[in-house]
Amino acid sequence: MAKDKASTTQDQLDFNSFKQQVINDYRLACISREASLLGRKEVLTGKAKFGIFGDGKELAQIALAKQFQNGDFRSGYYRDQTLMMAIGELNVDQYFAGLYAHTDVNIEPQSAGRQMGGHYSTRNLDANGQWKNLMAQKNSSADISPTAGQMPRLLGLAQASKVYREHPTLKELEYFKNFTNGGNEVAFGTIGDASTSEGPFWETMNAAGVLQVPMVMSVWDDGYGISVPRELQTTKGSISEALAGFQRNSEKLGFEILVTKGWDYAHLCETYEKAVQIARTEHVPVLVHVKEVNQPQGHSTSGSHERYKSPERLEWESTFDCVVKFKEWILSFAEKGLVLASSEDLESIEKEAKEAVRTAKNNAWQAFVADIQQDKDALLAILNSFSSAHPLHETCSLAAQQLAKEKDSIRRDLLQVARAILRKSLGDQSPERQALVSWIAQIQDKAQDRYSSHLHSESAQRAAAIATIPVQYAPEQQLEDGRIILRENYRKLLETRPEVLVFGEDAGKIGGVNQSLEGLQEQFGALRVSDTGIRECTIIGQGIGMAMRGLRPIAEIQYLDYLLYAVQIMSDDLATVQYRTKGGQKAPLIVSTRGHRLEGIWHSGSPMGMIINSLRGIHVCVPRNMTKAAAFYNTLLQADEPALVIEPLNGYRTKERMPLNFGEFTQALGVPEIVKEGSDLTLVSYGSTFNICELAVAQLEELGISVELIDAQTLLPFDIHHMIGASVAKTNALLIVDEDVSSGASAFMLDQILVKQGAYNFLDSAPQTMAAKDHRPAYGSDGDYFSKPNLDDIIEKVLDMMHDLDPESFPKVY
Ligand SMILES: Cc1ncc(C[n+]2csc(CCOP(=O)(O)OP(=O)(O)O)c2C)c(N)n1
Ligand SMILES: [Mg+2]
Repeated sequence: MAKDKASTTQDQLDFNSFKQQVINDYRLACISREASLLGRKEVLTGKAKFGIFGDGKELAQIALAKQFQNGDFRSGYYRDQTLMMAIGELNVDQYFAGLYAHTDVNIEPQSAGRQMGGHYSTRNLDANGQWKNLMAQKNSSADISPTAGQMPRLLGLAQASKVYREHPTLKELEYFKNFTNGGNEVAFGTIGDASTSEGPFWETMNAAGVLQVPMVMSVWDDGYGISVPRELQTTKGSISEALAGFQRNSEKLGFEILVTKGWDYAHLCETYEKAVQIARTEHVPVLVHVKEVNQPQGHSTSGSHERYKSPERLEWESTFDCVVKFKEWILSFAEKGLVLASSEDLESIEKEAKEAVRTAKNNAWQAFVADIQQDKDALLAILNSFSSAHPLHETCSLAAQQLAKEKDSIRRDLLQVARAILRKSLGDQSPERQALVSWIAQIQDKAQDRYSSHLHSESAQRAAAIATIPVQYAPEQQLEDGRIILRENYRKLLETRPEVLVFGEDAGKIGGVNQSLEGLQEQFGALRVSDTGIRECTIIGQGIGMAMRGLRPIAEIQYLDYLLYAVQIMSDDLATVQYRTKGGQKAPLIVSTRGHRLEGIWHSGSPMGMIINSLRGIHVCVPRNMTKAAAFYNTLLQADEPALVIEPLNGYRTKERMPLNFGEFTQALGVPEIVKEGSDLTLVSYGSTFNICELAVAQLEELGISVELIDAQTLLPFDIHHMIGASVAKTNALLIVDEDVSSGASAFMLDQILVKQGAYNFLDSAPQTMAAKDHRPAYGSDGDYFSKPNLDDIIEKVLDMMHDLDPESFPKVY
């Protein structure tokens, strides 16, 4: 009897808490939906520039969020507002602040107004750029707009859990308790049905199946990618059917594939509970194909879906709207004699949601406007202060009147007025004009912080703060192959830093195609020195995700020519992490590759112009030998920024002196080395070509020409102390030699030296560049000789330049 009573009470408690949960979920669904509806209006009335919303996807995200724990990570896309709200990382004020592009990070923490609305992230670093305790919060890596661009990083976020679970020592270290609890964290991916057509999706899914990482991948299948239907996107018109071969079975590892419907609350909750249980405990990746999802307002604010959806489809969408269905489901409990909520209850929740969203939107708008109004008031005061004696008195008061009348001015409007007045008063020294100059300077200064800070880390560990520590050598000069220098340096790094992981194609068992990791897998295990599939894009993704979770990955791209497969994700994701979060996240990934001249079209490329133009935000190191390369790895591991190191491909068997202080010597970035002093001409180069320049300079010396030879060492950053400009001031002549195509990296360097450093002032002759031929480099030694700058070319180029300066002493070669 007593037992029955207790269980009834328990049942009642369970029912009450279930009821409360359902009501809360309904409230959130209504709030999120209302935010989408009002958001669209804000764009259509011109207050926001562009809108892309999460309407239609609310229920699935609410179900997913129930399983999202502290320490977990999201890597998703622009439809995930409800998920972000459900995990407590986005409120409605912030949602609208993002839509308006509010630049105050405290008001708009997702990106400080840098990304369009719908691009979400959490603050994983404190104001000083130091890691927060990621185990005390729910984490979202910062979204990017390119469809499927979130996928490669997702792989790394999930892999980090595997590393933490299986690593012999990391989980015991206090520092890593801020990143993991024994590797139990799940990485949640989200993607639209159409974006599964992208290569990075397939690459990621395959790699996740191979690596067996705890990833729960949700596909929000609303049947369209903008206007293009699912049938034109996916084999069999179904991502779960197309991926059926990934399903694990009793004999083979793989994915667990679950299918559910976007309007079916109960089944969604059940499905996510199961999915996350599998991923979290077994470290098995799970695909959740959420079918029958819709988009009540169409794709975005840039067009209406009536253009491409049939009337039947549109009708289906309104009948199977997930909020409508959820409401029906709640009310249907009455038929079972249980009451979750009455229709009046639900209507009042809907009403409250509308009201709450309207208030939040108004607050966000007021905050956005107030921020600019302060600057506007200051400008109006200055314009009104132009005294009646001033020739621009009338112009300024008219401008002030007009500006004061304008509603919702943005800073661009204010600056356009102020700068036009400056141009009308050139030469005027009046205090009024001075005040205007100061006002503009102050706005520009703040704009630097608002729009241009954090291209790189601004923390105490920024690469720029790391000085050179010289290499120490033994007195007797022991010479070794370049690859041995790298190998011994890696050995030291792996010994002293348990969080360092090296991986790439052939990097594990055989220790790299050039043997620079020889024997290291044997010594440190396959978790830390590992082989990957041939999939450059997701090798980078592994690195980005793991770097975002406190590990220090070094991702190998086998050859520089194959960096093209990785450049998209390096450019869109890695290079922008700090910038697009305004310092809220970082991914200090080191990408290691090898390139420049060797053999044939796809093993001799040096596409440096492409790299430095697409990878701003990543440091680019171009060492001339392996000791320099090792110094860069040592530097970069002390720093908290992403970087690319390009080892000179022909240097693995070249002899170098054996250093004593492996793992310790460093090379400051942006500091060239004057390898030989000279007085007639400054010759700048880097990487493999530098070594040919060195040979040329020795021969030129015999011809009576004194060349100052400078190794740029890094292209990004480039010569921060203007050493090359100072050299040109001494020699008055400049030649830049590299093996990129013409006007590639050489044009960049020329601009830096002549324009930025002002070296054109010191030139006595035209500056010159020498690059490779514009075609890809041909195979064989003759192919190299005729495709790339060779020793003879360089010597003759310098002789030509000397002839122009002094024809008597230096007759023409030809
Ligand atoms: C690489 C890339 N190509 C094209 C686009 C333009 N674009 C943005 S969203 C989109 C459709 C995506 O559809 P889907 O993945 O089904 O997501 P949904 O918007 O339907 O949720 C396209 C083509 C893009 N952002 N990135
Ligand atoms: Mg879609």
